[in-house]
Amino acid sequence: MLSYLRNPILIFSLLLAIFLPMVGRAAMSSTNYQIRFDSVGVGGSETSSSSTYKVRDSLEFIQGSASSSSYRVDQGYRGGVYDPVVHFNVISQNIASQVAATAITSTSVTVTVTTGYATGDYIVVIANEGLTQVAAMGRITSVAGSIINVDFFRYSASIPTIDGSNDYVYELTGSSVPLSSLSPTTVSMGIIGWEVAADVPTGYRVYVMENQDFLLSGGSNFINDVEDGAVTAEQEEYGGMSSDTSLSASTFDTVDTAFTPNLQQVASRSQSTLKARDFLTLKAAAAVTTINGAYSHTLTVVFVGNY
Ligand SMILES: [Ca+2]
Ligand SMILES: [Ca+2]
Repeated sequence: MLSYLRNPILIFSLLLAIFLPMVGRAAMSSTNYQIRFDSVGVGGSETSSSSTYKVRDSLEFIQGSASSSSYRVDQGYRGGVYDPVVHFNVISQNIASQVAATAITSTSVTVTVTTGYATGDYIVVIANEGLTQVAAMGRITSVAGSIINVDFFRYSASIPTIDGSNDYVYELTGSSVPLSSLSPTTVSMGIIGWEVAADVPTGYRVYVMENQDFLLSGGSNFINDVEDGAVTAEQEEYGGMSSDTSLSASTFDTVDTAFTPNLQQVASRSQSTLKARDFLTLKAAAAVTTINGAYSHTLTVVFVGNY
């Protein structure tokens, strides 16, 4: 008898690691630069304070500083006080937001419908959706007609080739990924993405762990972890692969790798970075002997600065 999984659902928790209390107010930035202060006249652009925050104002052009054991005042143009900052945002593929993609450039993707897509949203472009799909993650800077513009795309080996056939765009907004309608004839795919701004000179690492060793249903039925480096149809396997192709501490960069209850590296950088992105592509397949049910587990994604 042919058995199949109707609605396996993967649930992951989103953990962001560190917010230092004094956040640098970047006036202008991109992936490779940041100008912290761009007010050069008398007075600063930040003029407010309350019980929970403070800002630094430039009051006059008298340069210099004064201090005691309990305070320090920098006069004149602000002295460029170093405010380390870390921001970590984890988001997942929103299946319901699917729209067809018809063309792509290095900073835009053309779609059939833009309803629901807005500036600031994270998206993933998927070419030839399925086992051999190629994905890219971006953040929307504007929507013009049928064109969604992004700041840049993060992808693994190459940007997706979009020809309008089986090519899609999704919002990255959720905290769970439904790997629905598993059957022995297909491999179900899902994307978990994240963005890191880490003002840490020696960089950071991102890890993932699961709350239990398997996708479980009913407490005893489970989907096997992938063990041969490739999730394929008709074999009961589950695992993932990262867009980061240069991992030193795991195989998530080169082959489909099983999740475990231990922390495993899925991304890293070796320098300060803004807007660094990566994503995990989840893959699940069933065998004809797999017991029908709703399977789930929780993945936790962890940022660690190289402090
Ligand atoms: Ca295609
Ligand atoms: Ca496992």
